[in-house]
Amino acid sequence: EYNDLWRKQVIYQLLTDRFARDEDDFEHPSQGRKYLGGTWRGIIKKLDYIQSLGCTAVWISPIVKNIESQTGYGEAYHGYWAQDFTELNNHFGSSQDLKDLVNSLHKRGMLCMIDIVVNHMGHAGTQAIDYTQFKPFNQANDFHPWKYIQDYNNQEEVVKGWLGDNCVNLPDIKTEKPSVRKFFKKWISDLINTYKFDGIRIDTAKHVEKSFYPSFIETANVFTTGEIFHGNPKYAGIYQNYMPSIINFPFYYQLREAFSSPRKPMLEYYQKGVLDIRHSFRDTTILCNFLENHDVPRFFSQTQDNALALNALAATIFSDGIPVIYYGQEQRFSGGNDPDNREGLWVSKYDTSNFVFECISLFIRLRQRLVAKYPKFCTQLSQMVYVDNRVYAFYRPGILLVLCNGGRKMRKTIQIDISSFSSHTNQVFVDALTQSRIQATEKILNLTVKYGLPLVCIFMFSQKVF
Ligand code: ABC
Repeated sequence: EYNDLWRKQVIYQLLTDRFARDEDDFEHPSQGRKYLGGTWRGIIKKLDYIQSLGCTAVWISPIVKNIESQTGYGEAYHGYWAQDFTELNNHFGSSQDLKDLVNSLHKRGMLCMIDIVVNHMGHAGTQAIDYTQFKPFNQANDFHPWKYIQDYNNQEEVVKGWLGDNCVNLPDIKTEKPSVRKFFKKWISDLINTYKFDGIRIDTAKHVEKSFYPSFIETANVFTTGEIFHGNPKYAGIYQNYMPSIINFPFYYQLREAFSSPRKPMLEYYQKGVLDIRHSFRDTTILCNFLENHDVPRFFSQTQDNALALNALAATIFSDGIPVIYYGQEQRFSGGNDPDNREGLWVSKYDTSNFVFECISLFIRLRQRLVAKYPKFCTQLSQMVYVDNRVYAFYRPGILLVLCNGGRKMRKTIQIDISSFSSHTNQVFVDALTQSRIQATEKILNLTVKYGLPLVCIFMFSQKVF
């Protein structure tokens, strides 16, 4: 089943235009709102890089033809302003290039996820919209009447209203119309048959009526996750009745609240970031967890403390759900709001030796080993074993993770009773970051958080250290 397959993945999210160009040129401009030249071929050339980070699936930005206009917000380099669903965006390459990309991923045992937008198309400027420029929806009647969303608490408006503004309008497709639904089903099954994509991320998912999804997803017949940009788990959780997975914004907000300043107590993180989410979703083990994406300021634009960052990264990678790493996180990029959080990755020279890259890669590799070794790793919910205002620890098969949000000067010793998750009185653990050995005595484990770093305690059952 594809959901089980995806639970085991670690996704690397990239913007095709910003990830890699056909030929490396590290001095090439890397900022702004224009196409900078990244391509699907560029991605193929850098699959070793993604693989050395440990990621096993790649989420690429939207692939269809976009408007070519110079708008008040620049060009459609991100791919979210569709003009023609029946053609590819040739800035990124040819149809053959895209097939080659998926093929190259599959040869490495990796998966490919595409980002799709069914909610809207794109239109530059304030002038009346010329619907004939769109394909295939080329008449006003294929769209909701022009009215911007004003009240985000009014779901009817969120679904039928328009996103956008005077610079760029996003004409809102009438997804409830049978002919429109019919087109989208054929479109997605053709795309998947032609290119063999393994998964889909649905953009602006909360702006489309929920009833659109079940039959669409059934037709696509691949893993699907929806972008429900909302911090409230109750609001977002309802969507899991209509799609298997969503991009976990509620968790994202709690990560930021716990690990960026001002820092909320870890007790609150446990309550809101773990329990409230668990109670609002049918199944948290298949939500897509992230610390950064292309719509939010990067973590390091808000926090410079590396200890906090490593805790937030460990939380992203080891909590229940599917981790998503947004390209550039591994290079400690620190851009703020869009478009600054969409830097050309070439400025990093694709360095694999910096310590953030190394830590992410270490965490991901450990996760993969746990996934391989413990059949229940992906489906068994994490178990809280300790929590106070600065420290939260949980158990999952094969690992005890101790998160701390005290920052790099924090030192604290805690005691954990291991009897609820280990049958060995003198269980031995190895902390992955420091490689130090920790042993329980009579089922009691004394742990010392140092320099505010997370403790990634791996269960040892033999002398062999991973
Ligand atoms: C352009 C410029 C920006 C400018 C903006 C107005 O216009 O580049 O500088 O600020 C694409 C491009 C963008 C472009 C937009 C609009 O199109 O990538 O560069 O911005 O032309 C998806 C994609 C996103 C994409 C689109 C459009 C949608 O990931 O990259 O943008 O296809 C809303 C949508 C969400 C969308 C997001 C950007 O905007 O719902 O689908 N993302 C509140 C609202 C959310 C809203 C969010 C951000 O603000 O509820 O609906 O997202 O504007 C929490 C609450 C949340 C709340 C947040 C702020 O606080 O729980 O509900 O979110 O506590």
